[in-house]
Amino acid sequence: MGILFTQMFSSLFGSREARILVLGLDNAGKTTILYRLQMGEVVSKIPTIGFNVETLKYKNIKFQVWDLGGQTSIRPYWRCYFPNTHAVIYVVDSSDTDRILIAKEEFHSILEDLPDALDAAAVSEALELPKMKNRQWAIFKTCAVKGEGLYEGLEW
Ligand SMILES: Nc1nc2c(ncn2[C@@H]2O[C@H](COP(=O)(O)OP(=O)(O)O)[C@@H](O)[C@H]2O)c(=O)[nH]1
Ligand SMILES: [Mg+2]
Repeated sequence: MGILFTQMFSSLFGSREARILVLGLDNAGKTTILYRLQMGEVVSKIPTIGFNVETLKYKNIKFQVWDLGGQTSIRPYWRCYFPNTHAVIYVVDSSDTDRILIAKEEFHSILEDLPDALDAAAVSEALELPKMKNRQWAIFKTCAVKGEGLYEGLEW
């Protein structure tokens, strides 16, 4: 399983940086799965804006593990995480029959939140930036809520 998993992700993403979100209710088994597959070290475990994000790195793949459920107030922030995510792994505990309905609801709200966002290259194409030969330009992917990419842009 470990080898299959590795080969699958290598062929999917090649040498590109990839991000995978591992989601599910608390106690679904997410952390156990990643440890079992010897994904590598937990890079960080930080309570970001009210929910725990566990980050693991395996080669060029960054796995972010979130516990879902309960925290509806922070849901609007999730959107910021989705655009640069290449895949979602949703873990369900089949023996947690009491919460199978909650698992279903969480799963469907995640799907609703997944945007059809363009990446930076596609946005620059859409704005025809590469055609501009008489000006210097750069494009940075940012998330204002998280502060991602803002300083990189300003520094440029
Ligand atoms: N029986 C069984 N227990 C599991 C399995 N996966 C995880 N567990 C147990 O379920 C509990 C929660 O697992 P954990 O990985 O911490 O869940 P997380 O909150 O989704 O990260 C732990 O006590 C695990 O040992 C599984 O496939 N079978
Ligand atoms: Mg966990």
